[in-house]
Amino acid sequence: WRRTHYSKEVVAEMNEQEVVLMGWVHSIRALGKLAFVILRDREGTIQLVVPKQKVSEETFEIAKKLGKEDVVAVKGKVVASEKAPNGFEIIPIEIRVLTKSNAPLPLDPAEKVPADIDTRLDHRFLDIRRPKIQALFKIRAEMLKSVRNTFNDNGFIEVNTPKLVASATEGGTELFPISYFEKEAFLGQSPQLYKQMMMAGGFDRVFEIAQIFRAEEHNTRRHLNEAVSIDMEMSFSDEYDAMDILEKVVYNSYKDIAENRADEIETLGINFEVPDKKFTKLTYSEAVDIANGKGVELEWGEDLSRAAEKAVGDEMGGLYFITEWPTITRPFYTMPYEKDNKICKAFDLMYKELEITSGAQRVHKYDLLVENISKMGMNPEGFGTYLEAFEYGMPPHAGFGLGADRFAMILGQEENIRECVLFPRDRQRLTP
Ligand code: ATP
Ligand code: AMO
Repeated sequence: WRRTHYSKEVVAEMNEQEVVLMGWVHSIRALGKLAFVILRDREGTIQLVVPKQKVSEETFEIAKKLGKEDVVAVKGKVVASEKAPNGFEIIPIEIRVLTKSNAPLPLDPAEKVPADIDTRLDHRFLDIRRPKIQALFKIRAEMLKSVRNTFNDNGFIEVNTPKLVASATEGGTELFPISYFEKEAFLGQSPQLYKQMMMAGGFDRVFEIAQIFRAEEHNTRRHLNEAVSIDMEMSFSDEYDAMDILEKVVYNSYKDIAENRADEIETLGINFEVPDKKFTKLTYSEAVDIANGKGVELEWGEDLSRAAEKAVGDEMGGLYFITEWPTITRPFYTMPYEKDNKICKAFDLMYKELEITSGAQRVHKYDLLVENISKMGMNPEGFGTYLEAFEYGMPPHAGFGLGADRFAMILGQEENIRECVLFPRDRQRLTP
């Protein structure tokens, strides 16, 4: 047998037509001479009606004995019926049980009230059978597809850079050390240095969608130890060019999801609004004023605290940039302003109180870069092959890193980043 239709492709107009459906037994109700079976596949659920006098004895016996989450193939006839929920029902001609499921289930995908998140993540494959979870991951996949399309349409080359690395990029504290034969190595916390080296390589515009690893010690609803970062870098460009591309990437994702994933939005029961094409730009100084105005203590030059992010997020709502950051709050590769080197050409994209992207124009001058690395207490000798790329013709360039998991969280309107990751990694969780 081959599947002829997914559940949602069957309609009343197919009256009398024969179909082959495949999926899981979502629920079963057996009355004396009649059984109702809800079959679930990737696209939804469909009802089989099994009346004893209209099907073979064998089919009726098989139907009666079905258990939750058994995997079945059903050949059946579509019968238009005014009584049925969607105007039709399926009367099976033959039911084949492909695999029996054990009972009781550690987690029932048909359960209206879901288990707590730890139980769900422990049995994630069962959790993912729930239509709501399927919808979230289809929306995430649509976002990734849209992001790739936007980059490709704007002349970006997709690259893959190593995740086994010799040094830190985002400050020395958040690395996972690993043993690499006789040497010490680390899991990559950002493709930062590689994407910049690609600018020296003349690729002009690159992007990468890949895992980043951070030994974040705190356990929050927006940090994971393994995350997916959407990174890009572009030459002969400044931070405003990078923000323009980011607006396109984000806006197109919303638009594509609204157009192609309406069913999933409905399954989630969310109010999904496509934002304006341009996002408000706020300077860091303005953000500090907003926070101070709301009673949050914060000195100019400090990184925004959680309280400050909340205060600014409340005021701004939705998507907005924060620009012109104090140079000391950003990594060594960030370009300071020529007119005032206490501020730099960095930006964050925020959604309410959540940072979803960091980016900047980069330092492309060798001497300034070496000076910055030393100033931040690191040894330039540790950056040998990266620094060499600045000695033989590095163009001015800019880029950003957009957190894919955080972006998925916002798109699906979820509060916990773990909801949007298949198998999340946090301090407590390394399996499944
Ligand atoms: P980045 O990607 O640049 O690290 P982020 O959004 O991950 O940004 P952090 O920089 O880690 O956020 O944190 C932002 C602010 O929130 C910082 O001031 C940090 O000290 C604070 N913060 C982070 N985690 C916690 C926590 N668990 N409890 C309280 N404050 C926290
Ligand atoms: P940054 O460290 O801000 O910048 O990371 C970029 C974006 O990645 C996401 N992110 C995370 N998501 C979940 N869990 C984490 N532990 C985590 N850490 C980061 C966030 C964040 O905004 N090299 C720069 C980018 C650049 O300038 O191009 C960088 O890594 O959404």
